[in-house]
Amino acid sequence: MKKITQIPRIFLLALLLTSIAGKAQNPYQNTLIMNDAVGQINSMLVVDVELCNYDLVKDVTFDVPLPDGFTYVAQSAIINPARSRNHYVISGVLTNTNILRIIATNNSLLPLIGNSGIILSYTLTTPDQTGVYELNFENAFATWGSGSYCMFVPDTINGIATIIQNIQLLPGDSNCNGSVNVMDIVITVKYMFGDNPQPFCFENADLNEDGIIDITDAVNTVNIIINRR
Ligand SMILES: [Ca+2]
Ligand SMILES: [Ca+2]
Repeated sequence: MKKITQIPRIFLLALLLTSIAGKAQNPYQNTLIMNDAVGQINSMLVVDVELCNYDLVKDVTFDVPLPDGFTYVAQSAIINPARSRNHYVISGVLTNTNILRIIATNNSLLPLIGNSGIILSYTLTTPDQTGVYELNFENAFATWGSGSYCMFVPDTINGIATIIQNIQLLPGDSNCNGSVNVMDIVITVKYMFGDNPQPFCFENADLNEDGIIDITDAVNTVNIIINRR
């Protein structure tokens, strides 16, 4: 019996260490990525926007038509300090529309730091209906350059917001979907690598209740899955 349980353990750990890639993107393009997010009804939902940029990028502007039932939390869009060189965000819903416009810019000629990762996050209030909602980019463009500016249209990868009734407390259920399986190992490992997965239920993931998420919690999640077989 012991031999049988060791095989999936190795498999799951291998999967765990090779599963930290995000949405597919071309490294030679400039791509804006709306990260998927999961939240509860009548609550708040934080949405992360990534930029994978082959070129230097100074400013980024895009619109997001908000799905029915969602509203933008005023001034909630914030730049990721890890990618900011004095950047700041201007944001708001265009008058008499449901279109959120977000502009990340600065008053210098300095580009955003790095070539990948989250550039900003914004917060929406969620509807009272569960469901899967589209978060799509419109009118995205970016600028770069020093002296003379170049404006270009980046590729975009849209995201979805999944709104559920309740986020359950269930040990090992790090992605808060009510069950414990391999995806929870993936999410826990992503969190360990600083990927900020959404949703992430810290209390469910921190299985040894020491206040940090590390390999011990990932292994304990593997054990939960194995031991119930
Ligand atoms: Ca789960
Ligand atoms: Ca822990």
